[in-house]
Parts: sequence; structure tokens; C-alpha cells
Amino acid sequence: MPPHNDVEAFHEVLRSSRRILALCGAGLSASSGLPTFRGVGGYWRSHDATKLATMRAFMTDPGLVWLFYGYRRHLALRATPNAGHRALAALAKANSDFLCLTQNVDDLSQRADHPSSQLCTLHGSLFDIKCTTEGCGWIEKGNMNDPFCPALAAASEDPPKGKSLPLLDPYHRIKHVAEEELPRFPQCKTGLQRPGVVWFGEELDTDMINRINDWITADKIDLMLVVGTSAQVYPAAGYISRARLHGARIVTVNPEAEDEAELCKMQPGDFAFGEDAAECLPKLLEPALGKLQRSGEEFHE
Ligand code: BJW
Repeated sequence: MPPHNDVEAFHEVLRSSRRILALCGAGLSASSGLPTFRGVGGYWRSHDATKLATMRAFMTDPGLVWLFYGYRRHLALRATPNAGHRALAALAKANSDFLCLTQNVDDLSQRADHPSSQLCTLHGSLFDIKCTTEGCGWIEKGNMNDPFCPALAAASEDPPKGKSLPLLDPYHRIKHVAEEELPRFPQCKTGLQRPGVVWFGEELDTDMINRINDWITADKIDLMLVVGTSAQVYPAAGYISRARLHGARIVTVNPEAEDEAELCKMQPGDFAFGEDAAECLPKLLEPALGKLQRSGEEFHE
């Protein structure tokens, strides 16, 4: 039986769903103009984005990795949350039993006013800054400096009208940013500052993981929304099968619906919507958002 993509049938399920979990990925922010990690959007200059997002890359060339993150901070600061972020934020306000896990580090859900108690940022934030020295533990939250430091000015330039950014052209040589030009930590004064994101091989925040586990095991889960993620990275992707074990129907929102259906091991009763999250989520969540509008709160598509 093919996965269901009938909006009316989904609305029926949504109306009878109380405990809802969501797992979001880069596709949620695609309509806001932010590139994804895998597929066509997954290259920065000639570098595979998933290879740059590693401690190995940072140890090898911190200046290059910081240019990558400086550019993404600039893009995220210039981007605005889309209707998908706003629909999920509105669902959270309408239903206190909804928990949203996002792998995104762009802060667009926070800027869509998603209640922080119902949002778990699994992979950290581009706007938190940590220290590379083990055991230092210094963290600066909400650093919006753009450029992050003078040496990264090239990452915060906007392209001339109608032209692409030289920084993104692998044939355009860029000035190497030396380690000495990057800020070190005020506390230990030895470690380099680094983006407060979670790279491969690094542990996710333990308190957050415990909180998610407590939420999952507290009761049956009615529905799990899997939005704009290739579901290839763990532990994030593992929450899909865990939600299913706790009774959840799975609904995917992803233009690559067939690949996704395979990855999520879709079963009868699940839904798969092969559409842009920003267009699809307001339509899918309309019954819950309508309830908000009727109670006088606003939801802008
Ligand atoms: C649209 C759309 C539109 C397009 N609308 N959709 C179990 C098994 C095997 C391996 C492991 C395992 N457990 C742990 C591991 C190791 C590893 C791992 O998962 N490896 C895999 C490659 C197999 N995991 C880890 O290392 C994690 N840490 C950990 O487990 O610690 C414990 C431990 C440590 C040491 C030893 C042992 C245990 C950490 C994972 C951290 C991932 N970090 C990154 C970078 C974050 C910083 C940054 O942003 O730069 O997170 S990698 C990258 O992938 C980023 C993303 O959050 C993440 C997921 O990507 P996402 O969001 O799914 O994006 P894409 O591009 O893959 O997909 C986009 C989708 O959108 C596509 O499907 C499109 O079709 C779709 N789309 N337009 C809707 N308009």
C-alpha cells in the first residue's frame, strides 16, 4: 500500500492526535534560502559540507571552516523564517503536548517564536560560540556578530546585484585565514573559539537527550512529523523508529518523498507529502492553526 498523501485524511488523524513529535532538518529552511547538507545544495566552494562540519576539518584548517560558518551565519541572519517554521511554532502554542526536535542550527524556529520549552535544538546553534580546549566549558550564547571577527569579513559580503559571490566560486582564490587571526577564549586564553554546533563524533547535550527520552517514554505518541530531513544522521534519525515503537503514525514532508518513505520504513496508515515544507505545513496543520486563529491569536502564512 503506497503512503497516504490525502490532506483530508491527515486532518482527521491530526484532530484525534494529542501527543505529537516532530523531527526537522535542513529542508525546513530551504524555502528561506538556506542550503541543505546533502544533494545539490551540499557543497560549499568545492567542499562537501558534511566534511567541513567536523573537528578534523577544523583542526586541519580552522580559517577555512570558520569562513564556511561565517558565511552560514551571515546567510541565516539575512534569512527570515518561512511559513513552515511559523506553522510549527503555532502548533506548539496550540498544543502543549507537541515537542519539536530540530537538527537545524539557523535559529529560524526561535525567530518564528517557537516556544523554547517545546523546541530541542539537537545540533546546537550557529550563534553559540564554544571553546576548543577540552574541559574549558566556556560558551557564549547568541553571538550575532557579522562578520564574526575582522578576518572573516569576506564571508559576510553580499554579491553584487545579479552576480554570484566570489567566495562561493571554487576557481576564485580566497585569502587564507591564519589561525592567529581567529579569536581565542577569554577564559583559558589557549583554545580557539569555535561554532557551538555538534559535529560528527561529538555528543549531543546530555540534559536535552534525557529530556527527550523522558518525553518519549511518558506516554503513547500519536503522530510523528518528519520534515525536510534525509534521516541519515543519528541519534536524530533514531527518534523516528522510537516514536513508531511508542505507537506513532509517521508523516513525512519532503519533495524526495520516495527516498524518504524508504528511509522511514513507511507502513500502512503513515502519510508522505512530497512537497516543500513551507507550502505544505500550513495546509497540513490548518485544523490546529485554525483553532489558534479562532482563539484570537495570529498565524501569518
Ligand atoms: C526539503 C526541501 C523543502 C529539500 N521542503 N524538504 C548509529 C548508526 C550509525 C552511525 C551512528 C549511529 N549513532 C551515531 C553515529 C555516528 C554519527 C552518524 O550519525 N553518522 C551517520 C553519517 C551514519 N552521529 C554522530 O556522530 C552524532 N553524535 C553522536 O552520536 O554522539 C555519540 C557518540 C559520540 C562518539 C562515539 C560514539 C557515540 C553527532 C551528529 C552531528 C551531526 N552534525 C551535523 C552538522 C551540524 C553543524 C552544522 O550545521 O554545520 O548536523 S551533520 C549535518 O547532518 C547537520 C544536519 O543537522 C544533519 C542532518 O542533515 P539534514 O538536516 O537531514 O539535511 P540533509 O541535507 O541531509 O537533508 C535535507 C532534506 O531536505 C533532503 O531529504 C531533501 O530532500 C529535503 N528538502 N528541500 C522539505 N523545500
